Amino acid sequence: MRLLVTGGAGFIGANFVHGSVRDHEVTVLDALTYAGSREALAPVAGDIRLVEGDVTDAELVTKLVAEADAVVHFAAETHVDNALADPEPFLRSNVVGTFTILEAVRRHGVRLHHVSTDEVYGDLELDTRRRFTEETPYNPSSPYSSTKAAADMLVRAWVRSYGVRATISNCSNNYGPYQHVEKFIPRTITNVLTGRRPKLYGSGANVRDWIHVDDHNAAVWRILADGQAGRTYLIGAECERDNLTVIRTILTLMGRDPDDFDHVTDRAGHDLRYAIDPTPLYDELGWAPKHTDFDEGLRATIDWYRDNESWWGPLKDVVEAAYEERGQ
Ligand code: NAD
Ligand code: TDX
Repeated sequence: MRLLVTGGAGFIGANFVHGSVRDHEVTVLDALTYAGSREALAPVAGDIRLVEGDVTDAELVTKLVAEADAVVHFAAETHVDNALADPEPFLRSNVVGTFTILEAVRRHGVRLHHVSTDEVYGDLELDTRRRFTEETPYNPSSPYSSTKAAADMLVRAWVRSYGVRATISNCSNNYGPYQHVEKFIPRTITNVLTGRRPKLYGSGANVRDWIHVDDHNAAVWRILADGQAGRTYLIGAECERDNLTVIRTILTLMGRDPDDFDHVTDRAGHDLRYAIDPTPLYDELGWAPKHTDFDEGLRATIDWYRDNESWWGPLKDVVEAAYEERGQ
């Protein structure tokens, strides 16, 4: 297949591209924002075409879509804390960007997979076992998740109104190599590696449902291959952990005192708990996560950050300076 991968120089997109070049002809469209890097694609640089450009550039997007058999749309502004500080780029990249992709795939009849998040469903109470399903009503809480929800709604409307062949996936929190050091797990690991104390927002009772990035991307491939146009698939690996447990586990795995972290100002509107019911993905598409031992996945991720300081090192001081300004 000739694949157009938007946001392919970011965390999940780069891992997706690494796993796709053997069997497919891949073009990456990426604006190389602060979150995207050529270096994340260095292992496959000779096998892909990397186009530096914006998903809101209709002329460029239309040209690239016309040359593709399928589009996998990862490109987005993704960090909740950045959205709280300045939402405008989220509206542009996430909403206008998705609209631009939809118009191009409509014009050229190209298959689209739109990558989204479980945050569109809002949050769940801490003291229930309820999980998000395809039927859960959208109820986003943050400027980030509301723009992702808006993008999902556009995709659904383009499917219904114009017959666009699109699928949507809403995945839980990813971890693994090449994740930007602004995010919780890489931030915690690289804080320890650079002699800083990790930071826990609020009490740390908030729960996230963790999935290894390779398991997410394997699910995306199952959906691309056999997913039903117009359908939404929820992706999750049934690995709920509260933030306090995650920070203590990382510290322990890195040979530190598990209490060697700081409590900092909580995130405004902080979602309490996310949890995905992935049953339809097991039953209908035969997908199952491979990285089921979270501590083992964290250990491998710690090793990766230890071995790849040349990739994340140049980003670290800038990110921590921004956090310090916000008291986090
Ligand atoms: P990321 O921030 O690491 O990467 C985003 C990439 O998109 C970067 O390479 C950036 O340069 C590019 N980009 C941003 N705006 C662009 C624009 N206007 N035009 C072209 N490129 C642009 O993000 P990620 O964590 O890899 O997330 C990828 C996708 O997966 C996003 O749509 C996100 O909402 C979704 N998602 C992420 C998670 C997670 O835990 N990280 C979970 C569920 C869903
Ligand atoms: O230093 C920190 N300390 C801390 O306690 C950071 C950076 C975060 N946190 C908390 C906030 C969250 O409860 O850890 C949790 C995870 O935070 P993030 O890594 O910022 O992820 P989250 O806000 O849950 O969103 C992520 O998963 C869903 C991605 O960034 C989104 O793009 C994706 O849609």
